[in-house]
Amino acid sequence: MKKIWSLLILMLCVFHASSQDQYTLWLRYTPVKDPALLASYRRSITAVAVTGSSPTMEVVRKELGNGLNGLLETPIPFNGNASLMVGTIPSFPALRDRSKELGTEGFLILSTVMNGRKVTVITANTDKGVLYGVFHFLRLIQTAQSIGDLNIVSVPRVKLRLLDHWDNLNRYVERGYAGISLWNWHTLPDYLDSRYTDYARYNASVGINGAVLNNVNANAVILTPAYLQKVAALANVFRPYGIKVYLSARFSAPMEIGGLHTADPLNDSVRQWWQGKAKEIYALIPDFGGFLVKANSEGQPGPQSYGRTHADGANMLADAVAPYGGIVMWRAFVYDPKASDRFKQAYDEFQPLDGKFRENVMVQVKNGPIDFQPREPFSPLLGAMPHTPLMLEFQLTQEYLGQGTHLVYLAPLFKEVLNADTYAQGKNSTVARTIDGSLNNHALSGIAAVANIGNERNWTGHTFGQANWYAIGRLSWDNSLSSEQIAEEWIRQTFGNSPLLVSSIKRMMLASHEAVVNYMTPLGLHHIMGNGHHYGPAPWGNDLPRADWNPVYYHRADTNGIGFDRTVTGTNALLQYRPEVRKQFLEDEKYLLWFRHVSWGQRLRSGRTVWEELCYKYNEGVDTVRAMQSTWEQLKGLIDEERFQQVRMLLAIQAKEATWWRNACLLYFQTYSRLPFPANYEKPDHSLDEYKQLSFPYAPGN
Ligand code: BDP
Repeated sequence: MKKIWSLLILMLCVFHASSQDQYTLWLRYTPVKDPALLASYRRSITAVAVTGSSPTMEVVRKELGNGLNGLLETPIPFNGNASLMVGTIPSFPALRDRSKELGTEGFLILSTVMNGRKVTVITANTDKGVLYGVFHFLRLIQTAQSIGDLNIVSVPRVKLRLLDHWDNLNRYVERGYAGISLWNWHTLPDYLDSRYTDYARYNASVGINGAVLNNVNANAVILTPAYLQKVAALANVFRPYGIKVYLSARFSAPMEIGGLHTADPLNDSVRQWWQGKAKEIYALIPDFGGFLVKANSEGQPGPQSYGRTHADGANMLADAVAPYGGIVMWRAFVYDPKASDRFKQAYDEFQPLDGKFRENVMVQVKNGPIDFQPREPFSPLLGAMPHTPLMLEFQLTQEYLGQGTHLVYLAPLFKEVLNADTYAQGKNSTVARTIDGSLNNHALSGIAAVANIGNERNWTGHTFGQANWYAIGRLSWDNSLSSEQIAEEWIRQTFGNSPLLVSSIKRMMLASHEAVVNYMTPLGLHHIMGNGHHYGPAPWGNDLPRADWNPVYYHRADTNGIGFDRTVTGTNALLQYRPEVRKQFLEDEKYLLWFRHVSWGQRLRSGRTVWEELCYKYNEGVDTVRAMQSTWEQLKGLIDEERFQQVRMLLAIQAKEATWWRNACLLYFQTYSRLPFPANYEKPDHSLDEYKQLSFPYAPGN
């Protein structure tokens, strides 16, 4: 008897531990706690009928089975007398009229009456749309919403919703802080890790429909026959979930693996080589998405090496994939040591090429003009290429935002960019409307996010990194969702529906982006982190051969003041924006040091001088992190111990590092301002020299 009891207890423990397993992300499907809600869900869903037998519909069946059994804690029969009916529009002749609203990926969830019975219908024009609808329906239950009277039409605003993996073939992830690459190239194509399926499933659940598998700093080997077999194996796993694969193409591949002497995009043999390569790829992967290219940037080869333009290069690849419906995403992330201001270069090189790209080319633009800083003004290119569909690139992996250990919820950053008005065609020419194609009537539209995923058990290392993966999917689908809505959805699915949990965690998340801006780069400072690995503060950095790799290039502090003059008296980068935007950037103190060199004593709107405001903001950043810590402490007992302790330890690191950033930066800038710290401020615990001497030879991701 005793044995049976201990066995039972052990089983309970195992169940408890696994039910909290962070591997399951936001699809935990733990039982609905509220008894009244549970009863109402059980009344509405007595049996399910799924029509259709494609691999995607099999996924639909499995997801509904697992989801409902878990949430409702009772096996739901799949049979004809269903109250939940699932299938494509042709299965529901009465709903034929609604087909027009749904496009190829959208869905409809409808409470209606069929054959005299009250039913809920999940339908779409395609199986993939049905799958998205099913995930949405399960999300309603997970987030404790009513499902009694539904009429939801949801259609993605953006067509391509991609994750870009900066994964090398040796599994090292550039700027990765969550383990090594998920793709085990060595054992592919024969060994299909179940994690590949799970990856596709989690992506589909938030609407992501594509993945660029390899690093933009590309290796041509991925295009060899042996590797294409491996890529095809992944594509086969992902297909039922609506995920297409894409590859980063190395521009010089015809030389490296094709035996040619040139990669000149206007050379016939080069063009033929790429055409042959495309044919080979599509024979293996008929729905291959296309190529992503980083060219003539940070040492990557490109068309300029042959005196050709980015358009020549992109169009050559575009012609190769066009017969198969493929696309080319050509990155605009370029900068040259000779440019007067790195800020201006992408615009200077790409804006004149507007209208010169093939129809199946998208120019992929990072959200800001420099490089994924905690806060950047939106890239001026986003308002300057009306004839070219632009793909917006965000970075989920927190290269410049605390890397693997800081809790930073990125939806507010994404929203700030999407909501920004470019004024390209008058008021309300937002980045969101540029990117979703509606502003300039583009058929192609897309958002790509550099993934923060690795082979860590919980995918992202930091539990809260999961929220950023979640958020980019949801926002790419629907850019009208607010950061707060998305945070709330994620918290409810990840931690549960307790009101205290939801409100406390939401408060932490919503404060976290402004916090990192404040403790790293307030008032428009940028790129002042450690060289190479980009970890920690190093505003003094000035020993790299290229000026625009050094922090001093960006902050320009001297005894007169601080900031980069990008007005007419400086590099005039501001001119790349419309007059309305220029005015805003000059007025908004959030961007002050992005655009102006200001004296230390200049008064700001707060009444404080620039020096005082800098001190104030750095402190505010540290204080916010400390407040996040105390909020988290209050959640002890409401969250499983494993996650509670993990986040607690990570917050402690974040608080320590926020303080380090504040102290090191202020001590350094003080050598120029020569002004005292405000009297009531915490004094730095080390000298500037001690901070300068810190070194991190093995910092990750580099
Ligand atoms: C920078 C990263 C570098 C990337 C580059 C890029 O430091 O690792 O290769 O961006 O986007 O932010 O190509």
